Amino acid sequence: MTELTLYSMPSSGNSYKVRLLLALLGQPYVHVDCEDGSDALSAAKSAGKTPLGKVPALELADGTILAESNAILTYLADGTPWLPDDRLARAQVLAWMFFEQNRHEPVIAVRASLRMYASRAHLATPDRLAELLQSGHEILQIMEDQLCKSDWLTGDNPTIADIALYAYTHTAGSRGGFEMGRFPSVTNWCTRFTDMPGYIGLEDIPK
Ligand SMILES: N[C@@H](CCC(=O)N[C@@H](CS)C(=O)NCC(=O)O)C(=O)O
Repeated sequence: MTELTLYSMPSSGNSYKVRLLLALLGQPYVHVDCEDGSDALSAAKSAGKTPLGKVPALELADGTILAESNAILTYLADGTPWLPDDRLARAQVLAWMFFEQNRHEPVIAVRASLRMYASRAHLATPDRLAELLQSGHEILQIMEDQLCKSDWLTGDNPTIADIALYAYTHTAGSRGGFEMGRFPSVTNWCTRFTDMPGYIGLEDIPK
């Protein structure tokens, strides 16, 4: 019996984080496709499947629903090598995950969305795009500085901090228009993901 149901948006990096970890863990689940503006997304909201009003949301076997991508990653990774048990190491993973939500996603993902979605084109003024470009390069430099020192964000092994930040970073050039040539260690880190057994891309949506 499948115990997990994921309400996720195919085009969203926040949803992709969860799909990627489930794939890397080899964990079966039911996928409910909630693309932006779709009837399925409205139905999931009406049925109470999105307690904080957003996807991803993960429904457990007993009907409990977890919201927030990074909280879901933490739940799924517990007891696996993706989340260390050691108190300090775990806090270091969380530090990068808070950085992702507070500083990275609001710049890297937002610039991509302004360039991609017609409904947001009116917000994509030259000033706003320039401001996000500069802030995004500063954010990516923080990652570059760390990834010059270690293969993964918190050391020698990948954790859910890497998954959380990979989701929007790997499309930062193609979708966001950031100059990824300035960040060779970030680019090499992205390549290391694609070599992992079980890796799936953003567009590999479960049937
Ligand atoms: N902080 C949340 C953000 C979730 C979020 O913004 N989800 C968007 C897609 S990326 C969404 O549900 N959009 C549809 C809507 O707002 O109706 C997380 O990490 O899960």
